[in-house]
Amino acid sequence: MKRRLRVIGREGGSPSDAPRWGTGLPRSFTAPAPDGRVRSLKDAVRQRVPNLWKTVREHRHMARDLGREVQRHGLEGVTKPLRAIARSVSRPAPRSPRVWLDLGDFGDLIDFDDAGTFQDHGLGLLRTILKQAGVSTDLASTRTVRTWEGVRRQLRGYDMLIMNVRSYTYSQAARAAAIFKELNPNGRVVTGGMHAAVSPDEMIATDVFDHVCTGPGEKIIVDLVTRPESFPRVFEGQGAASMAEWPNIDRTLWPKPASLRLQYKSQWPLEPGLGWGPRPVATVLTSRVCPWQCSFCNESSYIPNMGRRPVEQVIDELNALDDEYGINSVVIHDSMFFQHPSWLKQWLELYPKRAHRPWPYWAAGRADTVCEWPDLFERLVRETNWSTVSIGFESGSDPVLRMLNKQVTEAENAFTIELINRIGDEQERAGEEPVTLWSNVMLAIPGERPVDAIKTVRMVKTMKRGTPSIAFYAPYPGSALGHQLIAENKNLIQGDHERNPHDEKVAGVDYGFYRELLRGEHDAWIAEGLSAEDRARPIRLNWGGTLADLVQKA
Ligand code: B12
Ligand code: SF4
Repeated sequence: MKRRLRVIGREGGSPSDAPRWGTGLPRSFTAPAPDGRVRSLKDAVRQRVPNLWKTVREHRHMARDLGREVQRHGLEGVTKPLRAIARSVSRPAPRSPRVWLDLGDFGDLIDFDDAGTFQDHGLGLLRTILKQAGVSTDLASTRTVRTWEGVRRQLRGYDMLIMNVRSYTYSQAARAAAIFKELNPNGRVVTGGMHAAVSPDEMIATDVFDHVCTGPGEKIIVDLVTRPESFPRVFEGQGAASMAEWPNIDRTLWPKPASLRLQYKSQWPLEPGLGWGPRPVATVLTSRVCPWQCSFCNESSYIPNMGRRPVEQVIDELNALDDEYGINSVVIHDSMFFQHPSWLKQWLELYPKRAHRPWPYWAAGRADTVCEWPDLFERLVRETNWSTVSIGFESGSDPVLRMLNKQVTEAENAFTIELINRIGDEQERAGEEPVTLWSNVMLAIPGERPVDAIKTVRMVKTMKRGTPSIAFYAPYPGSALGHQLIAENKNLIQGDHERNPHDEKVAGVDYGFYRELLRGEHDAWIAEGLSAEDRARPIRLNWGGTLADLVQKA
């Protein structure tokens, strides 16, 4: 588990400020250190009473945030969030015999400004279904504490531990289950989630897991939790045929941030988001599975297909959240929002009319579908306030795109970038906020040649308002390429499946070259063939960092 709290106060940044999972957000911020006596005093406080230091720092950040909000929105900017905090002070409920452990990195719900603050829809959905069936579960979280001791304190005295296990939380789930068994020798550990679907063998081999559900859990969760003895150790789950059957998530069943500052920023049970739109953010899902088969992802091979959530339901859920909490922007968490033109046309028609406000939103598409339906895309951007378009470009080179089975070409990527540049220019000329492009890009892909990587960085340079999320390819279980590399023993990231450009992921890849590339040592090569304007445009990650900031010692 990586350390999250960095000491503020040293001059300049350091490699550990590079983003954790490719969002482009730093782990922490650094500020120039004041010299002289103030600095010595601060150092002394920090060393002798670190907890007091942390608390003061947290409240100072919060005061700064409050000041900014008042400047931007007047008193409204603080009264709403403060009301949300007051509302979230809940009375303790009677203790349940079962506990659901929310998984994620330590401290993410204390003081972290990254994707780790996003809430888990799997947990939210299944706990809502349980609640509606009258089955209580308590909630614990690894994100609201900083140590395993903190986790241990939450797990004592229960009959059942329930977890949604993803590949990137598997090692955490295994350790939590072992602690639970030690504290509650007769307790049962009941698991499901994406990792159970893609790596059942690893889950089965972990004897602290008493039940492993390899699939969706909507239709079985109530029986499983109330009559676990009637289920075998490993079994296939059962999901809804359509997302229309999903109840609205009761968001108060999500873990509450454990610091006042993050409670304020989130306006829990809404979320703080990643700066794609104004806070507070409502996250929603409109579709469950992406039908493409990219070899590094390939969701359709392990998530059963299901009907998309009707447009009206999505909008009504947002309106209900707005009535209850007041939302300012939306993140549509779908892997692939820009699919099913008939659904999209309905969204185009209804969102501007039926939603209380056409809140700006973040949603993802693919370059090939943008090329297939460019008019629909443009209208959605302009008329529904699709303010941050996320596209998985991945590479700027055809041979690599073919290897990734991306079903997209260099030319389609270029067309999409040009279209988004043009729409943004026109919006800017009309005095509107221009659309921004969140672009997912991979480097260090096995088989990629230096010239391919150069073309990828060149492609990023052509994005006028782009925020690249740059990852080093990481082999994931569940994907065709991931399986192959794991089987060939070339996977170097056993355990934590992260894709940051910090460390080496696959044996045989020349990471030295990629570090040179990020440090700018091949900039002259990248500049070849670019227009003067593109050449001069710096690549900026969304926290202001440069590619060079991403380089960390392997
Ligand atoms: C939204 C999302 C995110 C969001 C929010 C994550 C969050 N807090 O939940 C963000 C953007 C932060 C994110 C980040 C990442 N994500 Co993501 N993300 C998704 C996405 C698109 C939707 C997740 C979701 O809400 N699904 C809907 C819910 C209802 O499904 P569910 O949680 O799986 O739960 C169902 C079943 O699994 C089951 N179930 C779950 N728990 C339990 C428990 C029991 C007891 C039972 C019986 C059943 C059961 O029933 C539920 C209902 O059907 C999925 C893809 C997808 N389509 O699912 C990828 C996905 C989960 N992410 C993935 C990855 C790899 C990541 C990153 C590691 C990427 C990276 N390298 O940077 C990071 C990790 C960040 C971090 N450390 O937190 C992978 C995980 C692969 C795997 N094998 O586990 C997925 C599957 C995408 C993919 N195709 O590769 N992600
Ligand atoms: S990478 Fe994107 S487009 Fe490809 S299968 Fe995964 S979600 Fe779908």
